[in-house]
Amino acid sequence: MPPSQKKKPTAETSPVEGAPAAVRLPDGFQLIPGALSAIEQETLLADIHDIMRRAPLFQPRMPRTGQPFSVKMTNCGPLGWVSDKDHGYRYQPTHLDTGVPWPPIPQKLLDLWRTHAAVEGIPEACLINHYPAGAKMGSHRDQDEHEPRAPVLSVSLGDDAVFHVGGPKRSGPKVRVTLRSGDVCLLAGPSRFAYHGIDRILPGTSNLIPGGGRINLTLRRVTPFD
Ligand SMILES: O=C(O)CCC(=O)C(=O)O
Repeated sequence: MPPSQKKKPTAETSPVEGAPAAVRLPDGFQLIPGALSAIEQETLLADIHDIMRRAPLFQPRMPRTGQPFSVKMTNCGPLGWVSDKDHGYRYQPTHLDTGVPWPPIPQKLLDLWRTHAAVEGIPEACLINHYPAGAKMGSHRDQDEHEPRAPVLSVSLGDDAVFHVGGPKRSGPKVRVTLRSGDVCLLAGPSRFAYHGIDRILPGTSNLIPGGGRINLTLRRVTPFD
């Protein structure tokens, strides 16, 4: 290609054509590819479908504007994260629409937390995000929790997703990684409050979820340990 059309190398491109790009992830961010086997993913998905029957997906909305998110959500655990026009982002012990307490967190997720979270306390909330093809999640920081020592532990199921993670400023540099079904990642230590989000879902990359799409599970500690 003529020099004028040459792409500048970025975190996603390499100066050597065809070579994988070097990616420097933020300090404390961990990606554990293939943390769950195919069987473990199927078993966990069955647990999540059971939770969705008891606590149906709801439509979260932006505070003040009431703009709907492109993902739908539900929760399990003593607390669940919700957002609506009038009361904004918050944790509460009951479903936004039905008023029923959230179902318990499946044992497999508690085991993942014990193995990877490297903290004494247990998670209190598991947010379940459902992404159909075309859904995304804008860059944001998880800051509604009151225990900065606890990581956010995330599990991906279904179609691949392009995830970005940066630093403490929305405008700062970001790196992009593909999260695949069975991957676990952690926003921990210095990356706990890093900006992050989902740029896009790559449809047809997994046959785990009937009809396609992606489910993401994030385990969080909401109240202080002590
Ligand atoms: O879907 C993901 O991998 C990220 C989810 C996320 O950023 C969140 O729930 O705050």
